[in-house]
Amino acid sequence: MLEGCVPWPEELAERYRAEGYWTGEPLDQLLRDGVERHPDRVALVGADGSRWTYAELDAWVARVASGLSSLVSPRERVVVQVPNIPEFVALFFALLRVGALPVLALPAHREAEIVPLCELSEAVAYFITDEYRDLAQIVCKAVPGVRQVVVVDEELPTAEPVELPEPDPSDVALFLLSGGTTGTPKLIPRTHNDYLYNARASAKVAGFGENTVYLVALPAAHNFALSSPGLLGAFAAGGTVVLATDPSPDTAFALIEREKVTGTAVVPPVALLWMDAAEFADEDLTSLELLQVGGAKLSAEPASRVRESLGCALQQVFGMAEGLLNFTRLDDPQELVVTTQGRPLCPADEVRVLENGELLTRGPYTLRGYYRAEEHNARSFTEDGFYRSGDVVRQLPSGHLIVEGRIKDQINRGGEKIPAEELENHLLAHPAVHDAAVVGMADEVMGERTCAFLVVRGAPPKLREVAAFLRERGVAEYKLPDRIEVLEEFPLTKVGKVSKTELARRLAGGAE
Ligand code: J2J
Repeated sequence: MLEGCVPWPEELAERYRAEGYWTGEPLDQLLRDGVERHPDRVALVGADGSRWTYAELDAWVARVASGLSSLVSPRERVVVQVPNIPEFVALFFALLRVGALPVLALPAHREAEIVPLCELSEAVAYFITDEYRDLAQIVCKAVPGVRQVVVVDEELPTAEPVELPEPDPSDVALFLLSGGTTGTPKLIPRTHNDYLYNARASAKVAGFGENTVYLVALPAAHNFALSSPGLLGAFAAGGTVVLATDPSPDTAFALIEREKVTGTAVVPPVALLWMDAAEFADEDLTSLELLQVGGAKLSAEPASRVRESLGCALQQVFGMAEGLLNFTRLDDPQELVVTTQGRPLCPADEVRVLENGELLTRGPYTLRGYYRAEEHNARSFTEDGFYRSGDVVRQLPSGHLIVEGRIKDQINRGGEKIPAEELENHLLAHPAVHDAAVVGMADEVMGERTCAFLVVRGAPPKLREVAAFLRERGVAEYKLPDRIEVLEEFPLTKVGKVSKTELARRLAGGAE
């Protein structure tokens, strides 16, 4: 495995191979299978209606791979920040064929996220679209190792297809970003073996087949939309992938009608928005069979309204880019679908629930360590290789999990993850901020919003001014606090640390 990654121990690897979870194929195989089985079926549809059959997509990927092979080498890392456009798909598969390792950034990320990401991964190239040109200039200046910027909607390089060496299926295929809890980004290595299993098995659990038309409504770079089953799972099943530029009801409903979309995945606030909008929408949504909801907890009340509002089945998905995926099953009783976040995807997923409710897990598609993060890994994994998710759950005898909270220092703002420490560090850089503690506050639509408690020097800054300061530092928009509370001093725990429990309690108590 790539230096800086933690491999599975041999006896477990042996078991995962013997039990058929790891097939020893490259991740790209799921596209090749489609080309072999049904070259003329439509594989990919852009928001503008442009479309590619499996054969056409494969030919495009082959030309791009060939074009890229003179720019990047096997095992070199490249940061990819490309929204939901067809080039994302062509680039992703082309990088797999070249053996260069995509680090999948989110479209919302800015300088404060991308620069550390390029540094940590020692990225040699940064793939963007036109809108990120200014950001790319900043990134290249800050990280000289980034020797190449490729604007994919303008100049995705292509060349006559050439033979490329096959990657080792037990090695890293791509890096996902962790939601994070600390001040620095964490990279999740995903191998060909584990991610291929992830996509194929998820496709089965979601009932995907050749007639599936999957709408990519969330960013394609996110694990949920990429591989749970996401676009990779839809390809694996021989279906059609339709790209939406955003998840708004206007955009999504029009595409659902036009392409007769059968399934998609959204976060809870988007599900709420869709259910409200569906009441008045003119579009025909009757093709929709399955709505997956995950990324944050969907409450039972809206969960129970999905079928009636949108005319489709609900599948709750409790996943993590680190690995473990839980799904409610299509044949689960409605009670479980509405009130639980599903059960593990794989029979070999091992789930341990500690006394305080913390969920630990290991399995054939759950990481054994973050990339180049030895110290952090010592805290995030048990001796025997279980990943400490930081989520607090209850497990039913059926295996289904109910997410009840978390012990990790992270805010989950409608599915978007904000590492508290990272935001606190940015706030501490403000001249008027003496101390900062970031806490989630309950919100009906978003699940949580972000409150920054501050101890200040001099005149307390206004929310708008703090937001402007953070934007200036290049912090992604979704990480900006929704509210600021100035305190004389922070409440402390018995051991003298800032008591976030007490701060959260004060918020719940309605302190203004
Ligand atoms: C409560 N909390 C949830 C849920 C994730 C599929 C779906 C989601 C993600 C994802 C993903 C939750 N109820 N249904 O990668 O492939 C919180 C937990 C979890 C964290 C992981 C996928 N679904 N969560 O959200 O890496 O706290 O992955 O540990 O972004 O989101 O975040 P992330």
